Amino acid sequence: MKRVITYGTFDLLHYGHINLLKRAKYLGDYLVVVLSTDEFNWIEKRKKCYFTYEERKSLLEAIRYVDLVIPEKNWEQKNTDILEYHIDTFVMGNDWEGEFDFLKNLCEVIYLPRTEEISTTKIKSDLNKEIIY
Ligand code: C2G
Repeated sequence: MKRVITYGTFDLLHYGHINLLKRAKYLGDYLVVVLSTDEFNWIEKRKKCYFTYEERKSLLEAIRYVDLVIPEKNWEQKNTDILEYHIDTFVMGNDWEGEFDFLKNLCEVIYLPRTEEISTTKIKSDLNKEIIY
């Protein structure tokens, strides 16, 4: 069984996230998603999520490509996650290209093309625009 891992916030879940999760799953047989906690998002990424960690977790667990969701509490846990969950492949969108190459001594590292036209930030800004009927 080939085990894949990926990390993220996945707020306001959209088809760009789904495209990533789908391709990540198809790289193996079992996909672990390490989901940023509300504290980690705010302290380390200055991201204030619309959905809480538990809400984002339940959304991810409903996706057919996702086998397990665990919390991302800090930047440093990747090494131990990979060892603890016997991961073969680490996957991230290519906005992170090169950032996690240090993991190559533990597992395969793959960066996949992002779905360019969509993002949580774009959704928020589009919704904030004055809608004139
Ligand atoms: N993604 C994508 N296409 C988009 C938006 C996101 O492929 N249009 C991918 C990102 O590249 C990432 C994953 O979906 O691999 C999750 O995106 P975010 O929730 O924005 O994750 P991020 O805040 O970058 O957190 O330790 C790593 C961090 O937790 C990554």
